[in-house]
Amino acid sequence: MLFFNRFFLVVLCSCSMFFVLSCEESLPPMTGQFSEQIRLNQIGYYPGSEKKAVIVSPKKIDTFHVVDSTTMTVVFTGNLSPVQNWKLAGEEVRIADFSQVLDEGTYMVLVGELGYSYPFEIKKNVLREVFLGSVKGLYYQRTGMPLEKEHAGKWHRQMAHPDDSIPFHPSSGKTEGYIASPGGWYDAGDYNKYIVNATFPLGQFYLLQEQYPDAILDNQLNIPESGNGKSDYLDELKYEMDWALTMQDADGGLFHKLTTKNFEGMVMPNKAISQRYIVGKGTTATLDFAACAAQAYRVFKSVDPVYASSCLLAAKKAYDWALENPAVGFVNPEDVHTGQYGDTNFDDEWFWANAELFVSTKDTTYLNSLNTKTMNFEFKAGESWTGYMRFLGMFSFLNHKESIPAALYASIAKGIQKSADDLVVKSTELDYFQPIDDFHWGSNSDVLNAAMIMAQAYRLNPKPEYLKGVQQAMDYVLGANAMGVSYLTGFGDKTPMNIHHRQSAADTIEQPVPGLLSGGPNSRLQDVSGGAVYPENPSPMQSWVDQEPSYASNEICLNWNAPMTYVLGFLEQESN
Ligand code: 9MR
Repeated sequence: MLFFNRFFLVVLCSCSMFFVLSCEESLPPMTGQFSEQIRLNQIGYYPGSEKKAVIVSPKKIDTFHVVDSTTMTVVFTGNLSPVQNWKLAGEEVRIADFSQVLDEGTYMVLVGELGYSYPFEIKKNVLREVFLGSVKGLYYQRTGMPLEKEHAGKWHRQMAHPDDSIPFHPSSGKTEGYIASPGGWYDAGDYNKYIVNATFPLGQFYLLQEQYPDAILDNQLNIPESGNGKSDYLDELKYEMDWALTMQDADGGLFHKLTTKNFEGMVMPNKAISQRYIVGKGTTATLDFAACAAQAYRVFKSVDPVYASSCLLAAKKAYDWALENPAVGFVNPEDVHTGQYGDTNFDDEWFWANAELFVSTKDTTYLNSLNTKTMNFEFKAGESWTGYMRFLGMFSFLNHKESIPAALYASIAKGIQKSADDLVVKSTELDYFQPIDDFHWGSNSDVLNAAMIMAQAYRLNPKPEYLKGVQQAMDYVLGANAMGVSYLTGFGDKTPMNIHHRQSAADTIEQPVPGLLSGGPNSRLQDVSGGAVYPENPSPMQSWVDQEPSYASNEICLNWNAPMTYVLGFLEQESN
């Protein structure tokens, strides 16, 4: 490995002038071992963004260096912060702030005898590949078609789950017959399909498309539709939307899910052949679908007006069903043990559906039905699909200022900024500069859902602290965290290798399917009975294990990839 006996040390002095010092010291050799105690964004930073590494070390070390890994020269030397005792992380840390390094390049942080950090880049569009990768991850979740080598590389697999003739479970309200319900994405590490957790992520994906329609164009994802003249992003989202449309009953209501009775074993999709059923029918699924399909109308209007209109029609029909059936909850029938996605409070679903349908139709009936009391702006970790829908409705209102009453716009704009201000304070004060202090199942999605609120505030009022809050949330997910792991499979130097994902467990390929976000630390340790083994009393932020049985910390899921994609897409547009 390269190293230089003589090198040039560039020191930034207090009067902001650069000196180039010649030194006789030598850089420690590169051994190929990187320090796990230096935690940073393993992908990298935009030139102008704040850049911090967290150094976990009981030793008294005062300084750190930033080393250009191509030339092996020190480009910056700085002082570490005083020791901080972080409770959520359960660590004593010092902070290395190297925001002053602005030049594009590949670097490592060097801290005394700890050695080198993983290498990372500083450049424009530094997150572009990760962004595309998080969308390509959805392609790998496609059901009902083979994944060909040409698109899927070594993760190619056979056709499975055609879902062309699925019987009804009695909970659906029907006792006989079948429907065809093909396509869509597998929800997570399991092979089932759930309407609540199809429409919620679609809502987040559509938001990005409405705000930044050129974020992904044709031919950028290498999916089967690449080259058809339409955005690969829209093509991928349509694969899921098409499935959601099949789950609408003739009367407008939505079946809740298409699943087996029990989760399948850890086998490849084509080996998972248990009978699947159409299960349940209820208000949550129906209203979430109404909202998402109304959004789909706007998103697809310019590329496929006929499809867009069919989505809007379906949305209105669903809404009308919900008017007749305003509070039909869903709980798993006794003989069904797959994901429940249950919810007993329908207020945020009503809010989201009214918002999207009003914005898409301008029909004031929807606006007049809006319950503004639902506009609680406080972000709560763990709410996820049971409460975040209200934010999706509010975000869509903010995107359509011209269509909504000025007073409504003003109150949402104020509320979102206040919420973002609170999250910014948390990102300043909390361990690893991220905005949550309670780590539930899927906590990485909470970090990112909070970042989405700061992103909307930034679009309303481009204060640097909002952008910084979003950036720091992404730094956390990509490696600046108490596990030192970049949680998106395949992106970063230390990433999850043993996700709870049936294909990844069964395919005999060492690397897991890429572009999938691990759920993240879960202080409730809800999978110990399933075989996950944690260290004794882990801190909340260290309640994560890279073990396949850890479905409560290391599964992947659509509604976790969705805010990941949104935040990556937002940063790529706003940080360059
Ligand atoms: O993300 C869900 C989490 O909040 C719940 O606590 C958990 C148990 O109900 O279910 C999670 O969702 C899973 C779903 O039920 C089935 N597919 C995998 C999902 C992610 O683990």
